Amino acid sequence: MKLCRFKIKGGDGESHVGRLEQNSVVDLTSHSPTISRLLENGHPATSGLSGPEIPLAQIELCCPVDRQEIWAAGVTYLRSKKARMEESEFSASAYDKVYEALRPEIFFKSMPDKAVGPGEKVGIRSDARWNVPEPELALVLDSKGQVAGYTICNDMSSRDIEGENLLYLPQAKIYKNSCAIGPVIITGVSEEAARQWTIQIKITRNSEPVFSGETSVSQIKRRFEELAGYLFRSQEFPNGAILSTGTGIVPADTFTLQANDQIEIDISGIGQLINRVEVV
Ligand code: DO4
Ligand code: MG
Repeated sequence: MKLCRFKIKGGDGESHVGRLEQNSVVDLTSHSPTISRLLENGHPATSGLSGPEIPLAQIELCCPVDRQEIWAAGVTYLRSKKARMEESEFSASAYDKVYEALRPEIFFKSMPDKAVGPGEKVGIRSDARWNVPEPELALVLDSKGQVAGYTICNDMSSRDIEGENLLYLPQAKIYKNSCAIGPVIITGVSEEAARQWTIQIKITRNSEPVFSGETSVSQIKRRFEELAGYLFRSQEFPNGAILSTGTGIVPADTFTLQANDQIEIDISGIGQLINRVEVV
């Protein structure tokens, strides 16, 4: 089942919660005003809910996260560890150690209302010169830390700032429009099934492709339960949380994003998240 948040074109601007069907959205807002609460009630119940059916042409999808903090795991793929060790002699041993360590790297990424949705602009920092997207599978966790669904997260990053000093990581990762999420949340999929999915990215500049890459969710070193378990240690998320699982696609060191580039991220079991880039 695909859950989404949407606005009605030409409507009052209020966001609604819905279930995405082939050519329409079933509006579930009267059952739950937030997607976090809908997920809390469990997807089997949600699939039987009914509501007004609105044709897709009349709606605009929004970021499918409303009350959940957004966190991210790092260095969960060998590719990410290698790229980061090359990016910074200063931090190389830290990345090497965290890849092997029992405790994963987990960092805060965004408040839900600061994340951008499908079709909105993602940011590159005006004081950074090496900016990349990070196409990641994100776990949608309920308040008990159980995986209630999956979505796509673009963990935008300023690699020069991150590489200069590990203590600058929050500045490299958390800034205006540095997190895109969407287009929908997919529920009812086991970890084993999600591990069969592929993640693809395509970046175009003036309609020309400038980068493409692909990886498989199966390459993530850690189990989803392990990542979620660490996030919920000595923590509480009454509205659940999003946990992005890290990137396995890193463009060549000569590549940096530019204003107006278009980033398309596809995860085979979820859909496609498309955003353009702006300098912030
Ligand atoms: O430690 C830096 C961030 C790692 C990250 O975001 C990733 O591997 O995806
Ligand atoms: Mg990342």
